[in-house]
Amino acid sequence: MDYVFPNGFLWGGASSGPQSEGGSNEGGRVKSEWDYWFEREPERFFDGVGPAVTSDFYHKYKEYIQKMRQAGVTSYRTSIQWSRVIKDCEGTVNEEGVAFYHDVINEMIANGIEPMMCLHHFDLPEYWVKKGGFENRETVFAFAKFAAVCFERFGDRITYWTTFNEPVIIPETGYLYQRHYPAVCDAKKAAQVGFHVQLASSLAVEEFRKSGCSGKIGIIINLTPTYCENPDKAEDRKAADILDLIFNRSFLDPSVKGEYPEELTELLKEEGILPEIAEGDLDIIRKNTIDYLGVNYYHPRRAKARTSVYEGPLMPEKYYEPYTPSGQKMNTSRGWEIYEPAIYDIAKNIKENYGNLPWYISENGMGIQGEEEYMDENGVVTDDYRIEFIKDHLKYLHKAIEEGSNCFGYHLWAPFDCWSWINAYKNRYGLLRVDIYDNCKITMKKSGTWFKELSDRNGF
Ligand code: BGP
Repeated sequence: MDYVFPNGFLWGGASSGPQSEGGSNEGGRVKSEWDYWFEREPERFFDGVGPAVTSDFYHKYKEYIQKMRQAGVTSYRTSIQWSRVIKDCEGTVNEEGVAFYHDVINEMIANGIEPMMCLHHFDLPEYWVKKGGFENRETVFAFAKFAAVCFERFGDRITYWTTFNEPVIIPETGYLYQRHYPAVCDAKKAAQVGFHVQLASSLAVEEFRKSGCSGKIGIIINLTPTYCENPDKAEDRKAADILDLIFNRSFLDPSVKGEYPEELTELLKEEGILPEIAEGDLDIIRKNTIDYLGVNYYHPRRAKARTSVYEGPLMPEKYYEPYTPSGQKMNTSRGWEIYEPAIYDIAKNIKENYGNLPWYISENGMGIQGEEEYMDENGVVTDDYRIEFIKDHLKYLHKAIEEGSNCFGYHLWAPFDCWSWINAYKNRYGLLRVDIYDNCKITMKKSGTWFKELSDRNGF
């Protein structure tokens, strides 16, 4: 084998409650932001497929868990849906929801899969949506209360907790780029929501420390390295640095170091969008840093200085223009660049600038449209492109580990095809295929068989 990984390296996959469970009005679950939005604007969702059924993990979790194990998954991260566990703004616990997650966790353990739980994967309950979501400070404290319930109920069996998945997506996509609810473009609100989400995460860390649970608490951040067209040009470097502040360091620094980068505070001040911060908030953030980091990596960002004056509402585009590097590789289904060396650069950044804290790749993967085309005569999706994609990324991860990076695992998005928000089932990511028009029938793809070998041999 050319690439052997450290002993105990976690091989697994990630999904989330709202993208996999379905059963959206069963077991006492209340509506979430996705149910709420789909009811109002179903035309926004690819092929009109909404969040009600998704991959039906709610009913089929035993089969999924067995088949994931057969595909070599030995650790699985999903999220506990706030809307399944807490019924209302008062924090009333839904015991049926709790029982569901007890069963899922126990089933994973019984099948040799390490359960890893995230507490927020873009799924605000409707009762908080109606009160302004994370624009409202009350939501922040309600989240911390929900987190405390989860630590109390499941903390005896979960070692790896995370507060939020890709927290920056909440302000970025809901309040700037309009691909999540409430789909507005308002930089001032985005800054306030971003701050509230960080505060909610830090309060959840505080609850975790109080709970006395023996596991670890982290956060999952989508680190998107920004490369500039000409590193010798100060203006290009500046454009890249600003994007790094907005998209990466806005959550990375407060979560790991307990403080915001000064340059970010200055930028928000200059734009007149500094969020309201109550007395004591920054102290909470300072005192409640994480134990480990999950990194979602899909694609890089490319930036050069603007060549024209930006006109339009305040957006990150004010500070840069994208460029296309020569020889750029693309995943055309998703419209994302494929650039494997970034994984090495991320590892180096964590090592050099964030104390080499323990971290893992919590998501990396390739969504492909029309995978039916690649089915062989037995109906197996022969997804060699996915196998190559994983290998090419792992080579860079391996190099970083050899050079001392403290990376302890690799999770694929996703072990099985799941619902991708407004893209619904357009792009498939799984090692296991899910036929959503045939009762969510589950079949192993070629990548699933390959991943099993990878995981069994701890390398390739
Ligand atoms: C990440 C999210 C996941 C998942 C994945 C794939 O950003 O954490 O929830 O959706 O991206 O992207 P998409 O679903 O947009 O294709």
